Formats: sequence, structure tokens, C-alpha cells
Amino acid sequence: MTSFIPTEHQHNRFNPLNGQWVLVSPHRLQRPWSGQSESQAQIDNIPDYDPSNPLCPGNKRGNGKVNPKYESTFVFPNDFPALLENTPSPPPSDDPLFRIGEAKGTCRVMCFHPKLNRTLPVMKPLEIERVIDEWMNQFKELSPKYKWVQVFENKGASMGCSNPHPHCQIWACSFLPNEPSIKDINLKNYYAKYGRSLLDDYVEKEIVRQERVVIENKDWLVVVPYWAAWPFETMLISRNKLKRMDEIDDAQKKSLAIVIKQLTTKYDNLFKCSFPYSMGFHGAPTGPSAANEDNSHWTLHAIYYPPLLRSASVRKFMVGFELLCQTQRDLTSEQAAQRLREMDQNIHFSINQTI
Ligand code: H2U
Repeated sequence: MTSFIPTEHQHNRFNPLNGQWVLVSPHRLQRPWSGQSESQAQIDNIPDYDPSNPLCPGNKRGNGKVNPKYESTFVFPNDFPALLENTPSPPPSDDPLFRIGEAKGTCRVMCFHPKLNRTLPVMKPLEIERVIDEWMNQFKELSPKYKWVQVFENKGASMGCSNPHPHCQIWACSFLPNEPSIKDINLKNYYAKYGRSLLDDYVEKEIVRQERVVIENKDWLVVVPYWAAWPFETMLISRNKLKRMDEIDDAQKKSLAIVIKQLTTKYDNLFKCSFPYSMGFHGAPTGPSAANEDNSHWTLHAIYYPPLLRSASVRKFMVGFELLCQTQRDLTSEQAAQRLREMDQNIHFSINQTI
């Protein structure tokens, strides 16, 4: 038998953040595709302004309120929030099969830019800095009260985004949700064993290895994680051992704005479309008791989960074996990182965009 070649032979990789294995089957890249195609998410046919879009400046929203004629970012309470503050709490249950818990919180929407067609890759770095400023403001305001403040961007209809206007959401919860909760436990266990933050160690090792690095500057590292589940998934990790979003200083904010622009430009250039994804930041949990807790095991990072696999129209589905057993990917993380490294990070494919 020939020796093991990771780009040819299937294997399992372990994700130490969620404690799950990912099946990597690179030989499957050869399979033909006659399944669903996504409609291409182009940007050059989107106007600056749409009088019927409830997120544009001066327009009426779903609940009848009128947006101000905002000129930079704009935050408003979600008119259809998943979490509310003033609702009755459920009665306790001692039945292990019918457990129930309190869930309170608040949901906000944040527009990145007054123009409908200014997605992050075609925004100016200074405009992206204003977005980061507002992420930090929101985090500072909500984190003393809530255990978890999730800033996330759903981009593109194929990720369930309901509106093409460049925007993100902020959901603040009274409870620690599943993903950060599992991550917290795994990071804590690693710290207890090795006395270091798992992600600080990971950054150091990836910089030495280089094969999964997409972008690096003095403050931030972007890699396709060794254990990536989605084809072009990336992690954007602080190199300054930051624990939470509110610790980003001015220099780190400037370099973060550049990295976000570079990464999203590479993403758009990959399949020449407005690249869909869900992304969000994870850092140490917050809330009233957070000040007394040791969060040395955390490192601030963002995760990008893009669904596209082969082209602007062919996406990956998490179905079948993935739903019933475990995540599987075809392209290796190293191959995905190389594809992204090769993409231009300064010039956006859409020549119709003037920035
Ligand atoms: P997406 O990020 O999935 O596109 O969601 C946009 C959010 O904007 C969604 O949560 C809110 C929706 O409830 N929204 C309003 O609050 N008011 C509106 O008038 C339109 C959309």
C-alpha cells in the first residue's frame, strides 16, 4: 500500500474547540454535480438606494418607524426580536426529559453604511473602522448585563439573509448559548492542562507551519482552521491575546479594518460574486459575574462560515451523513487556504464599484 497523502486519502481531523471530528475526503472532489444551483449574488446591479428597502436611510421599517437619514452606521432595536426582556419566566421543571430554562435578552440590527450596495469589501477602511467602533460600543453597553453578546453578520440569501443592505445583528442573551458554552469548557480544559490559551498556541503553530495561513499582520491572523467544516471557512484571531471585543485598541482597530477588507475582497474574488457567509465574534463570556472570573483561557476571534464550494452557484449542504453522523469535507483546509492566498486582496473584481 502507498503511504498516506492528506490531499488524496481520507482521514478524520479533530476540532479542539467543539470536541468533534471532521471527516476529510479529498478524493471526492472529482464527483459530478447536477444538484441545486444558487442564483448568483452579484453586486453591480444593486443601486445605492431602494425606496422600498426598510434598512435604507429615511425609509419606513416593518413596524412603521422611519429611519433617520443616517450617514455612517445606524443601530436600531430589531422590530421582530427573537429575545425580549419583559416576558414571564417558565416555571422550574425537575423532569430530566422536559427541562426548561429562562431566556431573556435583546436583539438589535446595525446597518454598516447608508448605501445599499456598500458591502464590507467595497467600503473604505475608515468606514469599516466606524463599523468596528459601533461593534465595540454595542458590546460595551450590553456586556455588563448579558452573559453573551453575539455580533454576527448573515450575508447573502443563501445564508438566510433577508435583506441585501449591508448590516449585521447583535443578540444579547441572559444565558450562555451552546456553541460558546462548549468552546468555554474546551478552552478551560486545555488551559488547565497546558497553562496557556489554546488559540494563542494555535496562532503560534499556524504561523510556523504557514500552510493554512490566508492573511497575517502584526495584530491579526486569518487561517482556514485545520479542522474547518465549511469549504472556505476561516478564523480571524487576535495575535495580542485579547479576550474580548472591547479590548481592541486604536492600532488594532485599524489593522482589523484592513484584514476584514482584505479577507472579504478575497472571498468575493474567489467566485466573482458577493460571497455569502455567516460570521461572528467569539470572546470571553460577559455578564454581572464576569469580572470575578478568570478568562485567561480565551482569545478573541471571529469565525467565517461561507457555504460556497465550487462556484458562485454550487454550495455545500450539511445533510445526510453530516446531519446523522459527523461533518464531512472534500477540499482540504490547506487546499482552501492556498486558493484564498492566491486571490487578490486589494482589487475587487467588480470594476463598477467606485470606492
Ligand atoms: P438578516 O440579517 O437575516 O437579514 O435579518 C435582518 C433583520 O432585520 C431581521 O432580524 C430585521 C429582521 O427582523 N428587520 C427589522 O427589524 N425591521 C424591518 O423593517 C426589516 C427587517
